[in-house]
Amino acid sequence: MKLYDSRLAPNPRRVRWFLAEKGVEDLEIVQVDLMAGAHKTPEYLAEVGIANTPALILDDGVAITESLAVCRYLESVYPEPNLFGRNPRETAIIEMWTRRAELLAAMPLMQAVRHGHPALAVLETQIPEVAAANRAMAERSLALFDRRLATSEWIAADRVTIADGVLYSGVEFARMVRFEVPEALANVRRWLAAMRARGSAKAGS
Ligand SMILES: N[C@@H](CCC(=O)N[C@@H](CS)C(=O)NCC(=O)O)C(=O)O
Repeated sequence: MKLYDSRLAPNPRRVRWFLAEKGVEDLEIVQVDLMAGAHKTPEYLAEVGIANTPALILDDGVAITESLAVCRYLESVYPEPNLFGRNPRETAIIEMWTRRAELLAAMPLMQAVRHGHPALAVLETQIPEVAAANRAMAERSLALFDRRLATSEWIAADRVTIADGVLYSGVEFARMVRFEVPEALANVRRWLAAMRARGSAKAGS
């Protein structure tokens, strides 16, 4: 197996975070320079099928893209610690929060950076209003997570799961545009401090 990774990008970061939580250190990791367009070369496209990272290339050459699909596959290869759920009920609840984390918070935060940080102009025709609207949406959505985290240490279960990793990677990426969790969201701030204290936080940069 081989993982195509891009050091500063948020979706590959999810996978690096996941691997760090699992304590996996023996996976071959190949850096792809998005800013230099390395993901748009004919060779990369022929192997991966889409101009994105991350991508996990299996030993038979099959490419798995989409960070969450990559993590799901890796969960089956490295089952412990469990990050996707141990039974149908838990798995569904983790999936629910993972989708909320991705669609309501991480994705808008990524768009806020993509459209708001000058360095990303090489990848995106930037529209300041898109950055502002996505930033505002993410801030609103974090209130949902704050309510959840008022009664739960972690987002989806009584332990860290993939849902935490998805929200965490998104919030950390948004530091590029100086995004901070509003002070009023004390539970998210407490959770974020706990996430930053974990060994897996080092997988970010
Ligand atoms: N939904 C995909 C998104 C993948 C994605 O957008 N990756 C970004 C890096 S975070 C990328 O490769 N961007 C290249 C580009 O925009 O040209 C996933 O979760 O893996």
